[in-house]
Amino acid sequence: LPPHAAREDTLTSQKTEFAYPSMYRVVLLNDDYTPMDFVVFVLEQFFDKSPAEAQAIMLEVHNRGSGVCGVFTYEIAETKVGQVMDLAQKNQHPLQCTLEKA
Ligand code: TYC
Repeated sequence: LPPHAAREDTLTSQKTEFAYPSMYRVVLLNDDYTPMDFVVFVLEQFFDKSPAEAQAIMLEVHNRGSGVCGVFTYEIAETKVGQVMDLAQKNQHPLQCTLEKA
C-alpha cells in the first residue's frame, strides 16, 4: 500500500486514514581515533548486531568512511544517535553518529 492509503474497516465500513512513518538511517562516521573495539561494542549494544555483523559494519565505516547501523522511525533513530554520542563523549572518543532520511 502506498503512503496515505486508506483501509476499509471491516466491521463499520468506515475508511481509516493512515500513513506509514518516514524512516531514517542511523549512520556512523569514520575517524582516526575511536578504537575499533569501541565501535563494535556500540553496534552490538545499541543496534543488536551479532559480533560478526558488528565487525563487518565497523570495517565498512573504517574503510569507506561511513556505514549504516540501522533504519528506524525518527524518534527511535534520534534516541539511538543520542545513546551513541553520549557513550562516545563519556569515553572521550570523537565518534560521530548522524541521521539521514531513508
Ligand atoms: N578508524 C578507526 C581506527 O582506525 C576505527 C573506527 C571505525 C572509527 C568506525 C570510527 O565509526 C568508526 N581506530
